[in-house]
Amino acid sequence: MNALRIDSNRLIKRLKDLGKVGSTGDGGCCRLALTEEDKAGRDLVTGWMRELGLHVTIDAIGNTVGVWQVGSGRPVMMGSHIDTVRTGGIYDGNLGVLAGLEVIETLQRAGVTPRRPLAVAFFTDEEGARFAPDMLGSLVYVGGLDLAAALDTVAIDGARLGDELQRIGYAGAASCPAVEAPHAFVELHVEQGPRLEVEGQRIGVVTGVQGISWKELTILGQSNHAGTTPMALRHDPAYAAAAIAVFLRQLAAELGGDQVCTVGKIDLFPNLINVVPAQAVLTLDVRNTDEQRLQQAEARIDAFCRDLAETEGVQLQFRTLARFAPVVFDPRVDEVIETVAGDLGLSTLRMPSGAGHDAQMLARLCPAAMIFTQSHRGVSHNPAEYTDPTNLAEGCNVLLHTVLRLADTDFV
Ligand code: HGY
Ligand code: MN
Ligand code: MN
Repeated sequence: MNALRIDSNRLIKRLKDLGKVGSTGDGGCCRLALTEEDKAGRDLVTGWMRELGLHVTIDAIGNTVGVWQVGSGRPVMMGSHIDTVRTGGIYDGNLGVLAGLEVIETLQRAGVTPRRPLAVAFFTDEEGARFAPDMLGSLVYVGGLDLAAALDTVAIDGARLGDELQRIGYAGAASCPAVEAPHAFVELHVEQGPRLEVEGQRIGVVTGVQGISWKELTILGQSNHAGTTPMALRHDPAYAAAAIAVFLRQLAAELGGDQVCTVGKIDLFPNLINVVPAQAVLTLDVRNTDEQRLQQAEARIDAFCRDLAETEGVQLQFRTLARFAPVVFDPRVDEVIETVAGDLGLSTLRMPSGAGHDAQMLARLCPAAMIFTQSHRGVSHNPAEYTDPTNLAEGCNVLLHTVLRLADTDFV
């Protein structure tokens, strides 16, 4: 069994075929959740699931699970997401899903039947870029977000999530939250950061996920003429938004450690060259591996914004889009990943994840952990995202032997 290895050409062909769906022509792809492109990606992947003879179910939030119904008991589940950000690469999320299919196909072709069923899942709207929060589908799957509330979520483009799900034909019949928890969950994912490559390690044994705080801030000022309005009389939301973005960068530098802060989206209204804006809407993405420090950062940002509103004479409206405390993965699963990687002669690095992942939600339901493989130059959420074939094959082989061991583990 230990000599079993996946077929990396088959894996890479599926990655490239899926990468063509929603291709942006620059090596990347755009499949924002529940768009036509997402539907096309879902159709392609569920087609591959059915070709492998998997029993495919789609639940009420569109989470899709293919089960290889062998062995007995609850399945060992692999998976991730196939929705992307607008400037996505072809590996983020997709690798975890397609590696799951590759693991099953490898076992089927080798005539090896695991003791437990194996499942491969893709969860709805992991990115949260169109419908916040991120990991929305897996959060509903584990009972962390009410289904009706999730279906009423409104996208950044104004669409209602439930309507989009119906429109693309993925409002499934399977109940959500999940009726039965998997036996265990393992997600293979590209690191999306520079550490493995810089430190020369082949496999990341992911110990957990850092805390995430997403907020939308609406700043209301006074629209006025850009030429006639004296600077001292301005109440300028664009200036306030820019000052907040600068403060976030300075705060991250001051707090140091794992603190990261991002202003990824700023919309001005009326957004015209000769008009002092009436309104600015911006997003704040603030993360830290330590919950206390994350709360400190949130409090510092809140205080800065309130002072700024006072001096600039603008009004603020905050809306929380996502708030997840740091998550620790199951050390027993990490132990298996580390042992398997060692047996395959691969160096490992234990590390937290800077990005959010579906595994952090599945960890509420069953023993869960993640396997990282290198991201070239640490680039992700960018069409230039790249992981070389050797890294892809190594990560998928670690997934293969990890799930085989988990199928034989009883977690008592
Ligand atoms: O935002 C994240 O960390 C993930 O890409 N959804
Ligand atoms: Mn991802
Ligand atoms: Mn992502």
